[in-house]
Amino acid sequence: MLNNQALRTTATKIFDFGAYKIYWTFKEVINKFTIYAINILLSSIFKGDFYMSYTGGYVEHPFHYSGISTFAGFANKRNLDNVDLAIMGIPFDIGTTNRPGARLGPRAVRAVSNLAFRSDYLWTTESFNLKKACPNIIDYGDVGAAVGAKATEFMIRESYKHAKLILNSGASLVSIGGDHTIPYGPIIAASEKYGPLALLHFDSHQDSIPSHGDYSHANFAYDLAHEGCIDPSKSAQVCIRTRMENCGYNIIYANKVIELGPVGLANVIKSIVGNMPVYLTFDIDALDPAYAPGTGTPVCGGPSTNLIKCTLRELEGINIVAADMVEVSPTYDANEITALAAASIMQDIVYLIAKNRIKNN
Ligand SMILES: [Mn+2]
Repeated sequence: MLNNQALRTTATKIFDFGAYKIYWTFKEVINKFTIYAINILLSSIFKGDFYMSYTGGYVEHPFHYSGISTFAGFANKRNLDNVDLAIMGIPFDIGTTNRPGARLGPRAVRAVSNLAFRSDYLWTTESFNLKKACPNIIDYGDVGAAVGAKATEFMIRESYKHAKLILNSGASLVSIGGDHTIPYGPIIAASEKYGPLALLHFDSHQDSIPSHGDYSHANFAYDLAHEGCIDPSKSAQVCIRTRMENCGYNIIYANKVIELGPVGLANVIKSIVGNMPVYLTFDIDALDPAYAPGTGTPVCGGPSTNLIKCTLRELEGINIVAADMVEVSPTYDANEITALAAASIMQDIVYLIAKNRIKNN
Protein backbone atom coordinates (compact mmCIF):
# COMPACT_ATOMS: atom_id res chain seq x y z
CA MET A 1 0.00 0.00 0.00
CA LEU A 2 1.32 3.41 -0.97
CA ASN A 3 1.68 6.18 1.54
CA ASN A 4 0.89 9.81 0.68
CA GLN A 5 4.49 10.64 -0.17
CA ALA A 6 4.73 7.73 -2.59
CA LEU A 7 1.43 8.72 -4.24
CA ARG A 8 2.62 12.28 -4.67
CA THR A 9 5.89 11.10 -6.22
CA THR A 10 4.06 8.80 -8.63
CA ALA A 11 1.60 11.56 -9.61
CA THR A 12 4.47 13.97 -10.24
CA LYS A 13 6.21 11.39 -12.43
CA ILE A 14 3.02 10.82 -14.46
CA PHE A 15 2.49 14.57 -14.81
CA ASP A 16 6.14 15.11 -15.81
CA PHE A 17 5.91 12.36 -18.41
CA GLY A 18 2.69 13.89 -19.81
CA ALA A 19 4.21 17.37 -19.96
CA TYR A 20 7.32 15.90 -21.58
CA LYS A 21 5.21 14.17 -24.22
CA ILE A 22 3.18 17.31 -24.88
CA TYR A 23 6.39 19.35 -25.13
CA TRP A 24 7.97 16.99 -27.67
CA THR A 25 4.78 16.62 -29.71
CA PHE A 26 4.51 20.41 -29.84
CA LYS A 27 8.17 20.71 -30.83
CA GLU A 28 7.71 18.10 -33.57
CA VAL A 29 4.69 19.95 -34.98
CA ILE A 30 6.60 23.25 -35.03
CA ASN A 31 9.60 21.56 -36.71
CA LYS A 32 7.45 19.94 -39.39
CA PHE A 33 5.59 23.18 -39.99
CA THR A 34 8.85 25.13 -40.29
CA ILE A 35 10.31 22.64 -42.81
CA TYR A 36 7.08 22.75 -44.80
CA ALA A 37 6.95 26.56 -44.77
CA ILE A 38 10.61 26.86 -45.85
CA ASN A 39 10.04 24.36 -48.65
CA ILE A 40 6.98 26.25 -49.89
CA LEU A 41 8.93 29.52 -49.74
CA LEU A 42 11.97 28.14 -51.59
CA SER A 43 9.93 26.39 -54.24
CA SER A 44 7.89 29.54 -54.85
CA ILE A 45 11.11 31.54 -55.25
CA PHE A 46 12.59 28.93 -57.61
CA LYS A 47 9.20 28.19 -59.23
CA GLY A 48 9.36 24.71 -57.76
CA ASP A 49 11.90 23.42 -60.22
CA PHE A 50 15.25 23.40 -58.53
CA TYR A 51 14.70 22.68 -54.89
CA MET A 52 15.17 19.21 -53.55
CA SER A 53 15.04 18.19 -49.96
CA TYR A 54 17.38 15.98 -48.00
CA THR A 55 15.36 16.54 -44.79
CA GLY A 56 11.95 15.23 -45.80
CA GLY A 57 8.83 17.30 -46.21
CA TYR A 58 7.53 18.98 -49.30
CA VAL A 59 9.37 18.15 -52.55
CA GLU A 60 7.94 19.39 -55.85
CA HIS A 61 10.71 18.54 -58.33
CA PRO A 62 12.56 15.69 -56.76
CA PHE A 63 15.44 13.39 -57.52
CA HIS A 64 15.77 11.92 -61.00
CA TYR A 65 14.37 8.55 -59.91
CA SER A 66 11.21 9.95 -58.34
CA GLY A 67 7.95 10.93 -59.97
CA ILE A 68 6.45 10.16 -63.37
CA SER A 69 9.12 10.28 -66.06
CA THR A 70 8.72 13.15 -68.55
CA PHE A 71 11.53 14.79 -70.50
CA ALA A 72 13.58 16.79 -67.96
CA GLY A 73 10.49 16.94 -65.73
CA PHE A 74 8.60 19.24 -68.12
CA ALA A 75 4.81 19.06 -67.84
CA ASN A 76 3.15 16.38 -69.94
CA LYS A 77 0.38 18.16 -71.83
CA ARG A 78 -0.91 18.87 -75.33
CA ASN A 79 -2.36 22.31 -74.79
CA LEU A 80 -0.12 24.48 -76.97
CA ASP A 81 -1.18 27.91 -75.64
CA ASN A 82 1.96 30.01 -75.10
CA VAL A 83 4.23 26.99 -75.39
CA ASP A 84 7.86 27.84 -76.27
CA LEU A 85 9.11 24.35 -77.02
CA ALA A 86 7.51 20.92 -77.23
CA ILE A 87 9.36 17.63 -76.80
CA MET A 88 7.58 14.86 -78.74
CA GLY A 89 8.34 11.13 -78.67
CA ILE A 90 8.00 9.00 -81.83
CA PRO A 91 8.53 5.40 -80.65
CA PHE A 92 9.00 3.72 -84.03
CA ASP A 93 11.69 1.32 -85.30
CA ILE A 94 10.12 -0.57 -88.19
CA GLY A 95 12.54 1.16 -90.59
CA THR A 96 15.59 -0.35 -88.88
CA THR A 97 18.11 -2.32 -91.00
CA ASN A 98 20.10 -4.12 -88.32
CA ARG A 99 19.56 -4.18 -84.55
CA PRO A 100 16.02 -3.14 -83.54
CA GLY A 101 14.84 -1.42 -80.36
CA ALA A 102 14.77 2.32 -81.10
CA ARG A 103 11.04 2.29 -80.33
CA LEU A 104 12.18 2.08 -76.71
CA GLY A 105 14.32 5.20 -77.17
CA PRO A 106 11.88 7.92 -76.03
CA ARG A 107 11.28 6.25 -72.66
CA ALA A 108 14.97 5.57 -72.06
CA VAL A 109 15.96 9.14 -72.93
CA ARG A 110 13.20 10.59 -70.76
CA ALA A 111 14.24 8.35 -67.86
CA VAL A 112 17.77 9.81 -67.68
CA SER A 113 16.97 13.33 -68.88
CA ASN A 114 16.66 14.72 -65.35
CA LEU A 115 20.24 13.64 -64.72
CA ALA A 116 21.42 15.36 -67.91
CA PHE A 117 19.60 18.59 -67.05
CA ARG A 118 21.25 18.85 -63.62
CA SER A 119 24.38 20.15 -65.33
CA ASP A 120 24.40 23.04 -67.77
CA TYR A 121 27.85 24.45 -67.18
CA LEU A 122 28.44 25.35 -70.81
CA TRP A 123 25.26 27.40 -71.03
CA THR A 124 23.99 29.21 -67.96
CA THR A 125 25.43 32.65 -67.38
CA GLU A 126 24.23 35.57 -65.31
CA SER A 127 22.43 36.99 -68.33
CA PHE A 128 20.86 33.74 -69.53
CA ASN A 129 18.96 30.88 -68.06
CA LEU A 130 16.59 28.43 -69.70
CA LYS A 131 13.71 29.15 -67.35
CA LYS A 132 13.69 32.81 -68.33
CA ALA A 133 14.30 32.20 -72.04
CA CYS A 134 11.66 29.49 -72.44
CA PRO A 135 9.31 29.50 -69.46
CA ASN A 136 6.87 27.08 -71.04
CA ILE A 137 8.50 23.87 -72.28
CA ILE A 138 6.27 20.81 -72.43
CA ASP A 139 6.62 17.07 -72.95
CA TYR A 140 3.94 16.51 -75.60
CA GLY A 141 4.05 12.72 -75.10
CA ASP A 142 4.33 10.13 -77.87
CA VAL A 143 2.77 9.98 -81.33
CA GLY A 144 2.87 7.58 -84.27
CA ALA A 145 3.06 4.19 -82.56
CA ALA A 146 1.26 1.52 -84.58
CA VAL A 147 1.50 -2.10 -85.66
CA GLY A 148 0.87 -3.79 -89.01
CA ALA A 149 1.68 -3.28 -92.67
CA LYS A 150 0.57 0.37 -92.69
CA ALA A 151 2.46 1.34 -89.53
CA THR A 152 5.13 3.37 -91.34
CA GLU A 153 2.63 5.51 -93.27
CA PHE A 154 0.63 5.96 -90.07
CA MET A 155 3.72 7.11 -88.15
CA ILE A 156 4.68 9.62 -90.87
CA ARG A 157 1.11 10.95 -91.08
CA GLU A 158 0.67 11.24 -87.30
CA SER A 159 4.07 12.82 -86.65
CA TYR A 160 3.46 15.27 -89.51
CA LYS A 161 0.05 16.23 -88.11
CA HIS A 162 1.35 16.85 -84.59
CA ALA A 163 4.55 18.57 -85.75
CA LYS A 164 2.39 20.94 -87.79
CA LEU A 165 0.15 21.70 -84.80
CA ILE A 166 3.19 22.39 -82.64
CA LEU A 167 5.09 24.53 -85.16
CA ASN A 168 1.98 26.47 -86.21
CA SER A 169 1.28 27.31 -82.55
CA GLY A 170 4.59 29.19 -82.58
CA ALA A 171 6.42 26.61 -80.48
CA SER A 172 9.69 24.97 -81.45
CA LEU A 173 9.85 21.19 -81.73
CA VAL A 174 12.35 18.57 -80.62
CA SER A 175 11.36 14.96 -81.37
CA ILE A 176 12.81 11.82 -79.79
CA GLY A 177 12.93 8.71 -81.97
CA GLY A 178 12.61 6.18 -82.94
CA ASP A 179 14.80 5.22 -85.85
CA HIS A 180 15.83 7.59 -88.63
CA THR A 181 12.54 7.14 -90.46
CA ILE A 182 10.90 9.55 -87.99
CA PRO A 183 12.09 12.93 -89.42
CA TYR A 184 9.77 12.75 -92.48
CA GLY A 185 6.75 14.25 -90.70
CA PRO A 186 8.58 16.94 -88.70
CA ILE A 187 10.77 18.03 -91.66
CA ILE A 188 7.83 18.27 -94.08
CA ALA A 189 5.87 20.26 -91.47
CA ALA A 190 8.84 22.57 -90.80
CA SER A 191 9.49 23.16 -94.49
CA GLU A 192 5.83 24.07 -95.03
CA LYS A 193 6.22 26.76 -92.38
CA TYR A 194 9.74 28.03 -93.12
CA GLY A 195 10.43 27.07 -96.74
CA PRO A 196 13.39 24.93 -97.82
CA LEU A 197 15.51 24.01 -94.81
CA ALA A 198 19.21 23.61 -94.18
CA LEU A 199 19.65 20.11 -92.77
CA LEU A 200 22.27 19.78 -90.06
CA HIS A 201 22.62 16.01 -90.02
CA PHE A 202 24.87 14.29 -87.46
CA ASP A 203 25.19 10.62 -88.39
CA SER A 204 27.72 7.95 -89.30
CA HIS A 205 25.53 7.26 -92.37
CA GLN A 206 24.24 9.60 -95.07
CA ASP A 207 20.72 8.06 -95.16
CA SER A 208 20.64 9.08 -98.81
CA ILE A 209 19.20 6.01 -100.56
CA PRO A 210 16.01 6.82 -102.52
CA SER A 211 13.02 5.09 -100.88
CA HIS A 212 10.72 5.01 -103.93
CA GLY A 213 7.91 5.10 -101.37
CA ASP A 214 9.22 2.10 -99.41
CA TYR A 215 10.41 4.07 -96.39
CA SER A 216 13.19 2.95 -94.04
CA HIS A 217 15.69 4.74 -91.82
CA ALA A 218 18.16 5.09 -94.73
CA ASN A 219 16.13 7.33 -97.05
CA PHE A 220 15.00 10.63 -95.56
CA ALA A 221 18.06 12.69 -96.57
CA TYR A 222 17.57 11.77 -100.24
CA ASP A 223 13.76 11.83 -100.31
CA LEU A 224 13.31 15.17 -98.57
CA ALA A 225 16.00 16.90 -100.65
CA HIS A 226 14.35 15.42 -103.75
CA GLU A 227 10.96 16.75 -102.56
CA GLY A 228 12.44 20.23 -102.10
CA CYS A 229 11.96 20.33 -98.30
CA ILE A 230 15.74 20.48 -97.82
CA ASP A 231 18.36 22.46 -99.74
CA PRO A 232 21.33 20.05 -99.70
CA SER A 233 23.77 22.72 -100.88
CA LYS A 234 23.07 24.62 -97.61
CA SER A 235 23.16 21.43 -95.54
CA ALA A 236 25.87 19.47 -93.75
CA GLN A 237 26.18 15.76 -93.03
CA VAL A 238 28.58 15.49 -90.12
CA CYS A 239 30.53 12.51 -88.68
CA ILE A 240 29.93 10.37 -91.82
CA ARG A 241 32.07 7.20 -92.04
CA THR A 242 30.17 4.90 -94.38
CA ARG A 243 29.53 5.18 -98.09
CA MET A 244 26.27 5.97 -99.89
CA GLU A 245 25.45 7.93 -103.00
CA ASN A 246 25.82 11.68 -102.37
CA CYS A 247 22.88 13.75 -103.54
CA GLY A 248 24.43 17.20 -103.17
CA TYR A 249 25.10 17.48 -99.43
CA ASN A 250 28.23 18.97 -97.88
CA ILE A 251 29.82 15.97 -96.15
CA ILE A 252 32.16 16.38 -93.18
CA TYR A 253 33.68 12.98 -92.52
CA ALA A 254 34.30 11.73 -88.97
CA ASN A 255 38.11 11.98 -89.23
CA LYS A 256 37.75 15.62 -90.30
CA VAL A 257 35.38 16.30 -87.38
CA ILE A 258 38.04 15.08 -84.95
CA GLU A 259 40.81 16.97 -86.76
CA LEU A 260 38.84 20.25 -86.76
CA GLY A 261 37.71 20.09 -83.13
CA PRO A 262 34.65 21.96 -81.80
CA VAL A 263 35.50 25.54 -82.83
CA GLY A 264 36.78 24.66 -86.30
CA LEU A 265 33.87 22.29 -86.96
CA ALA A 266 31.28 24.83 -85.77
CA ASN A 267 32.80 27.47 -88.07
CA VAL A 268 32.57 25.16 -91.08
CA ILE A 269 28.94 24.29 -90.25
CA LYS A 270 28.02 27.97 -89.75
CA SER A 271 29.56 28.87 -93.10
CA ILE A 272 27.44 26.17 -94.79
CA VAL A 273 24.02 26.82 -93.18
CA GLY A 274 24.35 30.60 -92.99
CA ASN A 275 21.04 32.27 -92.10
CA MET A 276 18.84 29.44 -93.37
CA PRO A 277 16.16 27.91 -91.14
CA VAL A 278 17.91 24.80 -89.82
CA TYR A 279 16.47 21.38 -89.04
CA LEU A 280 18.96 19.55 -86.82
CA THR A 281 18.71 15.75 -86.87
CA PHE A 282 21.00 13.81 -84.57
CA ASP A 283 21.53 10.09 -85.11
CA ILE A 284 23.23 8.92 -81.92
CA ASP A 285 25.42 6.57 -84.02
CA ALA A 286 27.31 9.75 -85.04
CA LEU A 287 29.17 9.23 -81.76
CA ASP A 288 31.78 6.52 -81.48
CA PRO A 289 30.25 3.27 -80.12
CA ALA A 290 32.42 3.79 -77.03
CA TYR A 291 30.15 6.75 -76.21
CA ALA A 292 26.94 5.36 -77.70
CA PRO A 293 26.88 1.54 -77.76
CA GLY A 294 23.08 1.38 -77.59
CA THR A 295 22.20 1.93 -81.22
CA GLY A 296 21.08 -0.09 -84.22
CA THR A 297 23.99 0.38 -86.63
CA PRO A 298 27.14 1.32 -84.69
CA VAL A 299 30.27 2.32 -86.63
CA CYS A 300 33.65 2.76 -84.94
CA GLY A 301 35.71 5.88 -85.55
CA GLY A 302 33.38 8.63 -84.36
CA PRO A 303 33.86 11.57 -81.98
CA SER A 304 33.23 11.69 -78.24
CA THR A 305 30.09 13.03 -76.58
CA ASN A 306 32.16 15.93 -75.30
CA LEU A 307 33.47 16.95 -78.73
CA ILE A 308 29.90 17.13 -79.99
CA LYS A 309 28.58 18.98 -76.92
CA CYS A 310 31.34 21.57 -77.26
CA THR A 311 30.59 21.90 -80.99
CA LEU A 312 26.89 22.50 -80.31
CA ARG A 313 27.83 25.17 -77.77
CA GLU A 314 29.85 26.89 -80.51
CA LEU A 315 26.87 26.80 -82.89
CA GLU A 316 25.02 29.53 -81.01
CA GLY A 317 23.51 31.89 -83.56
CA ILE A 318 22.32 29.39 -86.16
CA ASN A 319 18.58 29.49 -86.75
CA ILE A 320 17.36 26.07 -85.53
CA VAL A 321 13.60 25.79 -86.03
CA ALA A 322 13.15 22.11 -85.16
CA ALA A 323 15.27 19.10 -84.27
CA ASP A 324 15.27 15.44 -83.38
CA MET A 325 17.35 12.79 -81.63
CA VAL A 326 17.14 9.30 -83.13
CA GLU A 327 18.39 5.70 -83.07
CA VAL A 328 18.83 5.23 -79.31
CA SER A 329 18.26 1.49 -78.82
CA PRO A 330 18.24 0.82 -75.07
CA THR A 331 18.39 -2.97 -75.43
CA TYR A 332 22.00 -2.63 -76.65
CA ASP A 333 22.90 0.12 -74.22
CA ALA A 334 25.26 -0.33 -71.27
CA ASN A 335 24.55 1.49 -68.01
CA GLU A 336 22.42 4.07 -69.87
CA ILE A 337 25.54 5.57 -71.50
CA THR A 338 23.76 6.09 -74.82
CA ALA A 339 20.49 7.38 -73.38
CA LEU A 340 22.41 9.85 -71.19
CA ALA A 341 24.49 11.03 -74.14
CA ALA A 342 21.28 11.51 -76.15
CA ALA A 343 19.52 13.41 -73.35
CA SER A 344 22.61 15.52 -72.77
CA ILE A 345 22.97 16.43 -76.46
CA MET A 346 19.23 17.15 -76.57
CA GLN A 347 19.83 19.56 -73.72
CA ASP A 348 22.36 21.44 -75.85
CA ILE A 349 19.83 21.49 -78.71
CA VAL A 350 17.14 22.84 -76.36
CA TYR A 351 19.54 25.58 -75.26
CA LEU A 352 20.42 26.46 -78.86
CA ILE A 353 16.73 26.77 -79.65
CA ALA A 354 16.11 28.85 -76.52
CA LYS A 355 18.95 31.23 -77.46
CA ASN A 356 17.59 31.46 -80.98
CA ARG A 357 14.07 32.25 -79.75
CA ILE A 358 15.38 35.12 -77.62
CA LYS A 359 17.21 36.50 -80.68
CA ASN A 360 14.12 36.26 -82.88
CA ASN A 361 11.69 37.78 -80.36
MN1 LIG B 1 20.75 7.82 -89.57
